[in-house]
Amino acid sequence: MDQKLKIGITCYPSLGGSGVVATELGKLLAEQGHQVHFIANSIPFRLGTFQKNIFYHEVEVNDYYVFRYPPYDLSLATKMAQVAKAQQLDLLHVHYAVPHAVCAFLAKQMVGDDLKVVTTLHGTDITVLAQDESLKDLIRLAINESDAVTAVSRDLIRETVDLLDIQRPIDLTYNFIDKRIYYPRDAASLRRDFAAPNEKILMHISNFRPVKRTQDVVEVFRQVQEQVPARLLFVGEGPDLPKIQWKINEMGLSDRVHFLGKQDDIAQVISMADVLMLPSEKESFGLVALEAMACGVPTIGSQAGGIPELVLHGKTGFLSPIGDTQSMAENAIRLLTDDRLAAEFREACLHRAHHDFCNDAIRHEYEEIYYRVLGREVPSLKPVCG
Ligand code: GMT
Repeated sequence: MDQKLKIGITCYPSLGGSGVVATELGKLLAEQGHQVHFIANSIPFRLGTFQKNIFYHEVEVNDYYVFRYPPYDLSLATKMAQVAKAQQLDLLHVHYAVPHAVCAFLAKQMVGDDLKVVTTLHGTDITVLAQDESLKDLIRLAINESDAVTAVSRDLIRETVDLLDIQRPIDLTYNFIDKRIYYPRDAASLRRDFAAPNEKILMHISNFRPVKRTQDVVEVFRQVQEQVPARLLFVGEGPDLPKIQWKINEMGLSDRVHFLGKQDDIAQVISMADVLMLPSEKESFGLVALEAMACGVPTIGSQAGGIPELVLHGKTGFLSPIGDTQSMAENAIRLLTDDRLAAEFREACLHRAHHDFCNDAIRHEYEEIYYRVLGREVPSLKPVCG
């Protein structure tokens, strides 16, 4: 019997870390010989060029005249069922409970029980949406009806169980980095474009939503640059951007802060930084801190959510209570003014990212879950990282 699987993947094709993880996982699975079918409303932005075993099925929304809001979710569920039948998919792996796990549940009703559903919870689908009473029952249904559920940190599992009173097991499957892409790049010449040789670079990368607490990034930087010659680089775009720009102008810091906008080659950009700033209010994992770690860059951040499971306080970064900008600034100054400490942290970052969060091992963890729900033996041994 053919051991390779036919897997449908649905994710938000253009939204942050969950889309990145889903797409990179699909590419890794395709490299292993599995057939991967992305089902989404546009091509996932990390998909890149043609790769064997990867297929893309676009969801088209029917804009019938009685619809005030064209029903994307129903079109997605229908497309999932159509692709599952036509391609004889073994399973759907959906990233995000709302609406993807709900759509997968509907698709399964149309296709039959042989189609298995694996749901991965990433963050605000639980920490924000599951607090909404009008969505709670729907999210609980989608979680309980999935054949397997994974979450990207212990903290997210705890929060899911507590908020939704979930009794079923949830597998912990951390996010990962592709070691072929995330390693310290030579950024010397790029660095010269932004900072003088004696200046340190602090960096923040996000979608600038309120949960990222970008105002804390600015406040920490204000305190740091009073003690250490430094620059602050913002990478990304999002709703809080105008507020940050206003605050920076008001503080008279505009000549020391640079906005790089959205960037594709994050490994190259992060390699310029001395520290990454992640002072989030909520963060189930913090993929960007892992990407930084894999490039040898420590994180100064908050103790929110799953961040402490990833960033080891005093080893691969420093963590403070949410909103404690003074402690964050002190930690950043400590790291930026002690070259020996910075070198130790850099080594610890590289070791941790490449040993504990490598693509091969985590991809295998997902495969184990797939074979388990299908009631089949896992055909390969778990690879060792490093
Ligand atoms: O849920 C969100 O806020 C967006 C989501 C995303 O698509 O980037 O981020 C979540 O998933 C990422 C990938 O697993 C995690 O690294 C982020 O920590 C998580 N965001 C939050 O928990 C705020």
